[in-house]
Amino acid sequence: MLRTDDGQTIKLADYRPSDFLLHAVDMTIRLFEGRAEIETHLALERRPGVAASVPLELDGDELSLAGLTLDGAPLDSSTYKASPDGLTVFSAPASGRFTLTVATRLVPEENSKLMGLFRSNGIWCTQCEAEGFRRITYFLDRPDVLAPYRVRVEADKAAAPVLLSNGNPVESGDLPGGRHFAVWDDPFNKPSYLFAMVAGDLDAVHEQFTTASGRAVTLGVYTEKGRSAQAAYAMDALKRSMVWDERRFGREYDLDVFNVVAIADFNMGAMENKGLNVFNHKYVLLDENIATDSDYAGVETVIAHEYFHNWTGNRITCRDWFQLCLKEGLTVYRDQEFSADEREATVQRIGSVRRLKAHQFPEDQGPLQHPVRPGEYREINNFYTATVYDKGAELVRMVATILGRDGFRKGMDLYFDRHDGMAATIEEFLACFTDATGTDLTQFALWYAQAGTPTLSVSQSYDPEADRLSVTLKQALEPGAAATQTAPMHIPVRFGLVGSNGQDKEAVTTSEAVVGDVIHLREPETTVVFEKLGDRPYLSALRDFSAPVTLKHEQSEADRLALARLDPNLFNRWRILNDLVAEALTTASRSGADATASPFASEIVEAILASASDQSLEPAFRAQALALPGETDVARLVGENVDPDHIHAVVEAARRQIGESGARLFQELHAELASDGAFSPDAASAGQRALANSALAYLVAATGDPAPATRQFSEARNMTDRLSALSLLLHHFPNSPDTIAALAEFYERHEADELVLDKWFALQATIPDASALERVETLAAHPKFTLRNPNRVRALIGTFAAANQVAFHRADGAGYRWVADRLAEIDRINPQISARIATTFRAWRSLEPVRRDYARKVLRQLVDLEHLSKDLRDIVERSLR
Ligand code: B3K
Ligand code: ZN
Repeated sequence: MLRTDDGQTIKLADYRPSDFLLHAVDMTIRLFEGRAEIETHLALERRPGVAASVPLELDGDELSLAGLTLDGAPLDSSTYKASPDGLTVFSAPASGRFTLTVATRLVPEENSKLMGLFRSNGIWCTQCEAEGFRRITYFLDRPDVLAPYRVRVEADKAAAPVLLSNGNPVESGDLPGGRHFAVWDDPFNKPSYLFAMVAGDLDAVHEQFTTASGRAVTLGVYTEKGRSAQAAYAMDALKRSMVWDERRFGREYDLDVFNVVAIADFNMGAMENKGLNVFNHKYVLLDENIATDSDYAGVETVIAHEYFHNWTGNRITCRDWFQLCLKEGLTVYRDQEFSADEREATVQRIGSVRRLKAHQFPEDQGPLQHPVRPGEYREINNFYTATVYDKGAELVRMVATILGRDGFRKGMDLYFDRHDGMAATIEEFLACFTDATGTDLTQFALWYAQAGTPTLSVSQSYDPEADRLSVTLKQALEPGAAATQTAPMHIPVRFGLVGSNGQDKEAVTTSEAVVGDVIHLREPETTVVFEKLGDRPYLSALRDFSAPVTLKHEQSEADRLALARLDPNLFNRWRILNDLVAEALTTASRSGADATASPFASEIVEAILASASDQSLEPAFRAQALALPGETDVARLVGENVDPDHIHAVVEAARRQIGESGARLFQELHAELASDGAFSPDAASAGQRALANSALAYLVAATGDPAPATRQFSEARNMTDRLSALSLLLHHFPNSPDTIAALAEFYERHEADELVLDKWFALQATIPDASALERVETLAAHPKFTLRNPNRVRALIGTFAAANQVAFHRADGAGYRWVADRLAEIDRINPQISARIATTFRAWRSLEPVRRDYARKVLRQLVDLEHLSKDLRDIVERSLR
């Protein structure tokens, strides 16, 4: 039985503005060991037109009221009602401004949900998005209530020499009893979810930045003691982000200081609080001995993302949480563009599309699907999804594709101009592009309301006599997609007509659907005719993945192989090759097929090796050509009756086949690109390491010889090479004495570093052998394991469920049971983390019957538990629907 009575459903259609206006917030936070005292003065006013009988209702969450006055006078207990979940004041004045002073007391040490005010390794810090501020004080805790904040923080000077909040520092000084204070003033109107306070004994690096218009800004990156040297790259990425946003979008920073604080216990990657970003230390701290190249790329991206929120999210925020993609999709788009400019654009785009397909497509095609702008939710924290973020970014990218670079910039300029200081909606965002360029986006707006991945079918025929190419495009939604679509969508399809010389032919057509290199599909079906081609071109469709669709292109294998070799659009070269590879793996993974046979036709292997050996291409691109789709990608493509053991065997066979066919090439590549010791984190160097490590992986898969991996492990001078080698040893030879010694050495070397220990846990969680479950059980009992640190939980349990398909999906259901038992434990500590990891069950319906039944049973048992959080219950119930 599914319980549906738990938690209210919030609906977009029910939105209405708050009954009270908030003019200013003045807070004092007094921190002590074991408690915090919060005093908040709210300058409020009844919204004109709201009846005097309407009470003032403030949100709360696990709060206790320690004092309440209205314009300085204590309130009679009959005039208000306080509970942990809210404070209702019946006697709020009928008109005019008044000050409500609310006192609350908290125990940050006991806050294991890491929402509101909590402590991480002794550091006091806050996390308020989405609804954490109501865990600090009673408040109009909604994103459309904006106010300037003045915050005074008091603490023991030794325990917390650093006292930070939003905005600019205005005053500080000593207090009796070894205590001190600091006052911060944030003049920019902001919603409560952007509030932040940090206090503790922190180290820092500081640098000066001058904005384009000459404003001097002091940048600070704060870390735990002794780690500030590892913040240098983050600081560099921050400065590059600031310059980029000025140049690309004309956006300057607006306060005198910009601070970033890195902490160890954090539910997410980072948080864009105004002037005071708080980060999971995983996205700040690194050097080559502790971090891989993808960690470097991650730090750069997240630093940029949070910084870019200063305009897209903070200066202009969301009217309500349904508009979350307004800030998140847009800011992901902006950080993707930044990375494209800072690194290699095609390789970045390949990475984004891989992520979209690996995370967003399965979400959009399963029980947790929802529109980019959902219409309802029970727990907003469950909507910080790949759909809101990554598909949301794809929608912004489509706007840019439809309008062109200049048109897009004009629309963005108007958006910044028109909505600065406001809480906006998707309609208002789109209207800026229409008003700035005259382009009607009414049909395009459907993308925000429609769940599910549309299918785009493309076919073509060439008439040599008339020298005409007819291209037919059709759109459809999978039958499973929520049936909210009322009309066809506007799908921009970037394309090219590639000649046999590898150059694009001119696209001569009278079709109005074609503008430049984009076909605008607005109907269920459109045919476009191209003329004066000279000879038959290869149709390169959906270049740069110009729309988030499932592409079904009827095209001969010969044409596809030709494009994989000579398409001038490098993204499509990769995509077309990757599709051929994925289709072969999918065919071999369907039940009935032989899982151990070589899955690829020789032409496909040749095409892969040709890309990998092409010296004219970037090494990072060549590494992408070698990277096979993941087992979960193949599972999604198989779609039904999924047997993860079978898929795993197919992917292994594929690796061997490529490894054996390319043995010589891989030997050469590994030798040629092996690092010479000097380390640089730049994209080109990282690309060389990626290609070298990919070559090593194929070598080991083909030969079964651990020697080159063992050698690389002991000689490696950076974490990328060391971890790649260790991963190969663990996956291919988990029980060999050399592997066991390497793993022990790795542990000893890095025992003191939490971030590297996470890698140690995660790597072992991915080993797919028969002892996998036993191994993670043992690791969960390791003294360094704790359910209280989200990174550690994600490293072991999250990785096991998401990245060890064989063991998580064990045919006897033991993997599901183990994860579900852990989820129940985590849920009592930190519901956001349990809910997030529970999404790994979402594809249960596509499994073969035995596993499907076990998974369903485990989910039902979870949902029947008595004290399940709203977060986890929401995910499990929707997964079962
Ligand atoms: N805005 C935060 C995410 C908050 C998640 C709340 N559950 C980080 C980001 O997207 O930049
Ligand atoms: Zn964000």
